[in-house]
Amino acid sequence: ADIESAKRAAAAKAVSDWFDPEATHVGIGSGSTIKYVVEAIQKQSNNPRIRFVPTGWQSRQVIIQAGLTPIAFDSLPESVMLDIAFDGADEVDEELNCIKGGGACLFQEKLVAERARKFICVADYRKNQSRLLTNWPTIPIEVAPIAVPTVLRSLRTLGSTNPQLRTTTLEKSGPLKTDQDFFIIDAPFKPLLTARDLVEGKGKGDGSDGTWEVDRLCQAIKRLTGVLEVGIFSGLNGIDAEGLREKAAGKSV
Ligand code: DER
Repeated sequence: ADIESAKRAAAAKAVSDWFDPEATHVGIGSGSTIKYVVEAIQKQSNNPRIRFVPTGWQSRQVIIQAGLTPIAFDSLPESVMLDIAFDGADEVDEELNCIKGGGACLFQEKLVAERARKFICVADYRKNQSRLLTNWPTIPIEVAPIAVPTVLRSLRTLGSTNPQLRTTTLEKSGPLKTDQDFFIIDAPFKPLLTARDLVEGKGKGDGSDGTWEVDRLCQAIKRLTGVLEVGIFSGLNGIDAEGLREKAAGKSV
C-alpha cells in the first residue's frame, strides 16, 4: 500500500480509538503523519474549548492551518496535564519504545509526551521493527552548539561508530538549528536490545559487551555534558503505536 494512505489509515484509527471530543488539552507532534491526525480531529470535533499544544514551530503551523487553537506549552498551569498527546515516530520496537527526532523536534516532543496522561504514537508499518535502529540507523540527539565536538567524542567512547552533526543540504549552509537554537547530532549504534532481550540473556545491554539496551543507552547519552535531550522514548506508559495495531490487525494499510 502506498505510504501516505498507510499514514492516513493509522491516523484515522488513532483518532477514532483515542480522541475524546470533550478533552480540554491535546498534544500535537511534529512531522508528516501528524497532519493526518489533525485532519481527522478537525473532522470529528468542533469543540472551541479544546486547546492544542504544539511540539515546535511546524506543529504550531499545522494546528493553526487546521483552524484549531494552539496554546504554548509553557503557558500551561503546573497543575494541568494534557488529556492525550499524538505524535509520530521514526521507528517503534516490540515494547513500543520509539526513535524520535527525524524532524529535529524531539525535545519539545518529549516534554509534551511526558505531560500527557496518554501518549499515542501514530506510525505506519515501515516504522514497525522488532528492535530500534533496524531500519532507522541513528539516534537524534539535541546538543548545545559549543558542546558538539566533546559530545561527538563521548559518543564514540559509548560505541557510536560515526556520529554526525546534522547539516541541511540546499536550504541553508551550515548545521540545522532546532526550535531551541541547538544542533542535532545523529549517532549510529547497532540495533538496541529490548528489556526482554536482557531477560533472555542476549547481552548485558550496558555497552560493556558492545550491546546496548534501549533505556540504558538513553540514560548514558543523556548524562553526557552538553546534551539537552535524546531521541529515544521509552517507558512512556500508555504509548500505543497505532501503526503497529494496524499491522497486527493484518490490514495492509
Ligand atoms: O521527529 C519526529 O520524531 C517526528 O515525529 C517524525 O520523525 C515522524 O515523522 P513522519 O511522521 O513524517 O514519519
